[in-house]
Amino acid sequence: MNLEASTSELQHLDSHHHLHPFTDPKAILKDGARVITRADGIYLWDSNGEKILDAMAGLWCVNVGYGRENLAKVAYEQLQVLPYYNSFFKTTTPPAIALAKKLAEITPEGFNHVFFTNSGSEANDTVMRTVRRYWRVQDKPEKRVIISRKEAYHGSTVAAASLGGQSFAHEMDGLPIPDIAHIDHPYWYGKGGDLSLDEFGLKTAQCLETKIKEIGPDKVAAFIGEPIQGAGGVVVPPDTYWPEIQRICKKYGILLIADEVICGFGRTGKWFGSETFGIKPDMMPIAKGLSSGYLPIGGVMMHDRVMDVLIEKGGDFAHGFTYSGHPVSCAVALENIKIIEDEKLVEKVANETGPYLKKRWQEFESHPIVGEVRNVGLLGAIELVENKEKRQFFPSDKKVGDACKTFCFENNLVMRALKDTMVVSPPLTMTVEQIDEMTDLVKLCLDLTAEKFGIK
Ligand code: PXG
Repeated sequence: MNLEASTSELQHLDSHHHLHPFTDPKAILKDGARVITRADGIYLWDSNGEKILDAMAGLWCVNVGYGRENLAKVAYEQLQVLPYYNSFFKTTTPPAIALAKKLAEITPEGFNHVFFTNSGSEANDTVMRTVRRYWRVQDKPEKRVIISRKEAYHGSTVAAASLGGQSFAHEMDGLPIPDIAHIDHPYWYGKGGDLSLDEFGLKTAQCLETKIKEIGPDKVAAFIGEPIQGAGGVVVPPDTYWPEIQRICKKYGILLIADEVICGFGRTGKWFGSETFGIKPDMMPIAKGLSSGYLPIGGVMMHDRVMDVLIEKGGDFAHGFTYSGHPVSCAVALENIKIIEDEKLVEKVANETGPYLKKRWQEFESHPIVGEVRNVGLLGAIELVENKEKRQFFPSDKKVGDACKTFCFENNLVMRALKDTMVVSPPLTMTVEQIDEMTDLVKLCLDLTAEKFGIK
């Protein structure tokens, strides 16, 4: 392939041969895709030579930033020694062993086993099968229902998309599959009404108890939630939320799954979002920041509470992927974790860049188009509203978030629009100077959006 080809040639080939995820193929035929050709640190370059600030770390994943030679070197060396072997049928490889041991060290107490996958979606498929297996081998096969939340995102396989709570994803092909239920999510700004944060947190968590009683506790297997909902709009739960969820799971004896695919590996200022919110899960799906996206890898951390049952009564674990524990992905993930440790990126987010981002973004609270600003670690969300005093949203057909995203695009900033919520999730290597640079660009795009919609 001629990498010197012009942008229009590349776009033509792309739109005629490549079906893109979460994209309208007709729109891409008309507009063409932006062609990203290289990256370094927190920046991307496109085929026109434009330099772009990537405030999304790819798709919430490039935690150590782009251009890490060490990761390339480790991959090259592992490819030479052992490019592939599997972990089925009583075999294993040194990189898979080393990564499994490292994960047991950095995850919360009691997580001593990992099942490897290639993605977060596969991790959540694994969760679904393991949860049901866990109850089945304890002679409770009727305990099958998994309770999730509205606007959750757990991936795009049939099981993961069913666990997800976004109606547009379900509408694609008639999901969810049976034995999955969805309850309200703790989105205080949008749904809290006159309730205080704490009252709303409790009330929303108690939807879990109501749902368990409605279905019957003997039929409910597990509850799954992201510590902070990511693709659902960076929904930060009130402080009362997770302790109440935890209490209810314990009371009814159902497993608690914390989906750490976005929150894991330092994003919230601790290694895992569960630690930030005091959650004590039984399983934790992981992916993204595990390898900073340099190679595909995910997994499910299994707590001893689960493993003890699987070892004692489980028999053959009839589940696995050809590339579970791929040696090259494992070697890269291990080196990626070493970078996070050596550069103290988790501490940096907790003590320096997280608080600085929060402080800078507080400035947006007085912006006429901004209803609420939310920050935890290096996650940020800005709610665009028509009337901030009345907490009144724009009609959805105005597509204000999309318009803001277009301004970002034109000004070489990658920021996600989740409906009318603008979000960032930058590399954890972002410096305070780069936070200033990003914040100035965000301000410019908010100003342009306010002007376009006549908000003063
Ligand atoms: N769980 C969570 C919490 C996620 O955010 C997955 C699971 C699935 O992971 P994989 O590796 O199978 O994609 C995710 C993925 C977006 C966006 O639009 C978010 C994700 C993926 C793609 C786009 O914000 N999250």
